[in-house]
Amino acid sequence: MAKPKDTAEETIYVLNGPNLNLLGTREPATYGHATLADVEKLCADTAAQFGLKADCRQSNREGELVDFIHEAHARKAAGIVINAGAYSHTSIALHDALKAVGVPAVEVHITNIHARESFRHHSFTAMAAFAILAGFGIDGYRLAINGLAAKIGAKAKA
Ligand code: CA2
Repeated sequence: MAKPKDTAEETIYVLNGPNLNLLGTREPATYGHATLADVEKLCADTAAQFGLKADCRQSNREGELVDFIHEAHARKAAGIVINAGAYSHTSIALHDALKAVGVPAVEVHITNIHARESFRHHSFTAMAAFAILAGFGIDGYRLAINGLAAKIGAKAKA
């Protein structure tokens, strides 16, 4: 039987939260020179190595990020890579959404949040992820997709 068209079983949702649309335009000493478009291309290229697609979304609104998590579940996405930005440290709603849907999730932070201000040391979203990466710069997204692929049994294509 044909699969319904709106499923995304071979897709990883890559979710970026507030202010990450500013990547590459401000604070390069902290966040580097790469733009969000560079991050999204890195994710697409990395996912393709495993025969997967990256569906990349960014929002400055907490509720919209919750909606993306629900959508990933509804479309049977293979996994989620999430950098919820500052909402990582505040959002029980995002924690609850990730827990509720149970889609395997990896949390990424460009910076090492544990080497920064104490208010960044706790992450609600990390509690709902199976792994976290922090401090690798944007390469963390590539590493996260590799780890997610291993977790879901996606093999690298020759
Ligand atoms: O290190 C990360 O990836 C963060 O999630 C980035 C968030 C921050 O609130 C978290 O504590 C750690 C901030 C994203 C803001 O991104 C900007 C990018 C360029 C210029 C200004 C902000």
